[in-house]
Amino acid sequence: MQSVPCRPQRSDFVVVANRLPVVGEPTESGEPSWRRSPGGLVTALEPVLRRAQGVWIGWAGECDRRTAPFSHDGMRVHPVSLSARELASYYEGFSNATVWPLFHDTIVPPTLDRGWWQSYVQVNTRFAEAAALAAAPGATVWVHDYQLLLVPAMLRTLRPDVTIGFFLHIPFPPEELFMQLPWWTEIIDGMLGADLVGFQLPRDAENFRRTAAIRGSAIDPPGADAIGRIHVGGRVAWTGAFPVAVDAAGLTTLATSAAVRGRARRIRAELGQPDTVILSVDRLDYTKGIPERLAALDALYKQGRLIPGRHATVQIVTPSRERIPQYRELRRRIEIEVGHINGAYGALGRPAVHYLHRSVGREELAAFLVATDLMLVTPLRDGMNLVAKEYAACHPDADGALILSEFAGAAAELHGAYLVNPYDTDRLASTVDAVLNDPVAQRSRRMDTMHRQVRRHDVHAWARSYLGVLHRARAGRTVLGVS
Ligand code: GDG
Repeated sequence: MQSVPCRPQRSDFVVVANRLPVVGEPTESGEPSWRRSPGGLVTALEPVLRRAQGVWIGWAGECDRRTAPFSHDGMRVHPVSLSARELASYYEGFSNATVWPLFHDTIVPPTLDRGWWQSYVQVNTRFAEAAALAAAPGATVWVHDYQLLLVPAMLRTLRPDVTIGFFLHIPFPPEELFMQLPWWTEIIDGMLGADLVGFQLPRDAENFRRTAAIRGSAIDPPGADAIGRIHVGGRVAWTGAFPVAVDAAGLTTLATSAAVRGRARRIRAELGQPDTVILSVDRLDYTKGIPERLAALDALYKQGRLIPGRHATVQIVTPSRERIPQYRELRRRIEIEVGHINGAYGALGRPAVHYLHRSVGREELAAFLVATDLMLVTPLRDGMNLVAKEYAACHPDADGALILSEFAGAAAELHGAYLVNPYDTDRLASTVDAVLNDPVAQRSRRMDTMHRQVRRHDVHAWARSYLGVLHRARAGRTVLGVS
């Protein structure tokens, strides 16, 4: 796809996220060749961005490199640069070794490091300045996720005229966890700079409002419109839940294409034509509950309730945050456990767990989802979990079944899933057994419910609903005369 340099024009719609919607691949000339990232956020925002001739601000993925604004396939991007030191302190440090574990129930202890915090403030300032430059008078700026919690207030100081949205993709923790952070007041103030602070679930929004109240703000609890209002320094920040969704129609089309259906059949053949294919797909992360799931599989193979050859279990683990020690240690644990299960219960050419530590292409992933009879999505904590929704989108014929952690945000919507407590490995094992023995008609009814749900509430509906409320918040601000 063509990428052309563009002048840094101001725009009425600006998205700010840690990463750009494109990834650069090295070429012989030294200039990267850009291609669109496959993520759901890009799919959701691309149509809005194009319509508004918007700009996307983010890091290009390479350190110590300044890249001028450019336009890729009609989408304008403004790269923000990061040094190798900042990558270690702002991104791998404060974002991923402090905020990420703290916001996920402290599954691993968060590291508190003042130097990382200072770097986080510095990089957030850079993003806010880039947004202030890119926004036209009265523009809408939509800031995303836990790497940029301070940007809304910083941007409000620089540009009080713009409408600021913020959306958190991960859980927002209860106040007793959040307040462990020495900089919790700065973070709350940062987020409250937005006109609308959006979360995945009502529970996250509620946690946030309680913490804002402790910080001293007056709170109007959600009314009939499910939106809460926080009074902060003469203005009002709105809060609400906007569960993120997938491009369900696009996935259904992909999943029913001849190419993907053919590949799904070949995957089953490569697995030795088992009766049942069981699959999990996760980023390698301690929040995803991979060792706990492997413990349940261990028990199932040990007790002969799963039999290699008849049942094929596939675990795809996408490499992630590989320089962070806890992630390296987790990989080691997973690989020891897979080695143990296969050593104990596998046979020649028939491993109990087929383990792939790599990222696969979008079509290949869809083929795996189509080929699967039973999907296991068992995170210990997850803001939403898109893989669960993608699985439902890939099964328009209502075949297949989903076992889903009650600690994934998706559990609030996917009523057809078999819910489990991922910490309870005995129950997880017995649920796998029970699902495999459930009447087909019942499994099919459940799958049909989930497919309809993800088709109805898709990523476009998500973006429309968030931006609709943001504009109402903006209109409210004007009426109050505080804009
Ligand atoms: C955060 C929150 C929230 C994974 N492996 C491959 C691949 N993937 C794709 C999946 C899915 C995405 O990556 C992962 O999204 P999740 O939602 O499952 O998890 P996080 O990365 O932790 O995302 C989460 C999300 O933000 C959105 O708000 O749901 O709770 O933690 O789309 O399909 N894609 C391809 N190859 C792979 O190997 N092509």
